[in-house]
Amino acid sequence: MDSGDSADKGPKEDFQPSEHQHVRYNPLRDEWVLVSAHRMKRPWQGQLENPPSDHVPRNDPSNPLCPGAKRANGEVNPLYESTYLFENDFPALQADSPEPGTGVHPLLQARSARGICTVMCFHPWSDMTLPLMSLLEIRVVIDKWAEIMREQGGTYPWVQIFENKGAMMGCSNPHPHCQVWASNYLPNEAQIEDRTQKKYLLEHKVPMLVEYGTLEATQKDRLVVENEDWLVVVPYWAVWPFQTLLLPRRHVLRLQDLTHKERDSLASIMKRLLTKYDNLFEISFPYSMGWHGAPTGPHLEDDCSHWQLHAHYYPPLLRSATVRKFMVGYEMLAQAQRDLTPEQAAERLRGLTEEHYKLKQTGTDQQNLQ
Ligand code: H2U
Ligand code: ZN
Repeated sequence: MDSGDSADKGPKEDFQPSEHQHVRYNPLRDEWVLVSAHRMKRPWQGQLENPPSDHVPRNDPSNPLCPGAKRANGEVNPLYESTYLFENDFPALQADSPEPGTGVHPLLQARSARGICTVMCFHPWSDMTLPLMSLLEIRVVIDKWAEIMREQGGTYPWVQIFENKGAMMGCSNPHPHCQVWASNYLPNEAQIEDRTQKKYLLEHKVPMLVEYGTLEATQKDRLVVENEDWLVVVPYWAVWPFQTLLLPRRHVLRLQDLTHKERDSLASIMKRLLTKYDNLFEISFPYSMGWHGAPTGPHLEDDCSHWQLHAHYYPPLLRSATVRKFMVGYEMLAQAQRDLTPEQAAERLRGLTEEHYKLKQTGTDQQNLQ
């Protein structure tokens, strides 16, 4: 892969990443991103988003994710008091479907896609979000994630845990929840990361993201939060303005391999990161997040040492609660472009307090959020 300027080696004295546009390499996706931080100075006359509603009813009997509510398939949810999992009533992947048949032309290929889609509610209250939950409650979510990875990963090659938070990310329901889609194949992102990490280990004799974590822990200018077991960075190659990467310090293949101590410290670092996110624009910060780890099912038998467990956070907001980053025009047709440097984004996040603005403003505890 060539940035088109391979003769240009090492930083020049007059080069300022925050002033001078440049392209950066994303080794995980084997692609380049255009960084043009000076564009942050331009005035914004485009679309403004509606900031997320701060007033979500704690229990809404008409919300199908609430305890005791009726879902689309007619089932009534139990009066759950912690996490609650159910099979998605509108699944994108089902366990059985007929084979599409072999293609008649190499340009018209189809393959079978089978799987299972699960919805996981994090908490019985609709006005709760992960950063407002207690460490113990977040730990329960982490344990459930590990459990479902182990269960569904017993047979399925890929189990994708993801959370769409906020209407801006297409989330249809304010109730705190995530989704889990298990598939009988490796989806595109998994295939790309499998290929790039495999190649990196072969060439450099160290797993890519283990090496990257060590590098960032030393350099520190893209670090957002860290603890004994984890670090969160705005990756060098981040595309979304406040995108982050959550990495274990130890080489860990899968979520289910985390120790008790690492699960506790994960709960803590998630709470700290998500509190900073909410504090950035003093709103419930929208994002899509998800876990990536070594493939499962038949791959449990394979050497997957090129993989390092990690979570991606992709928030859409750019400069306020109402101005989002659009991935359109140049991004769709040429390559991704970002407006502030990852170092600037990390510095902003680092500087934010870890006391949640909602708790500070009202002086309330989490039992009384409204
Ligand atoms: P999202 O808002 O992240 O899409 O999650 C809500 C999910 O809940 C969505 O995938 C499912 C939707 O299909 N759902 C049910 O399975 N049953 C219902 O009664 C409503 C919503
Ligand atoms: Zn990944």
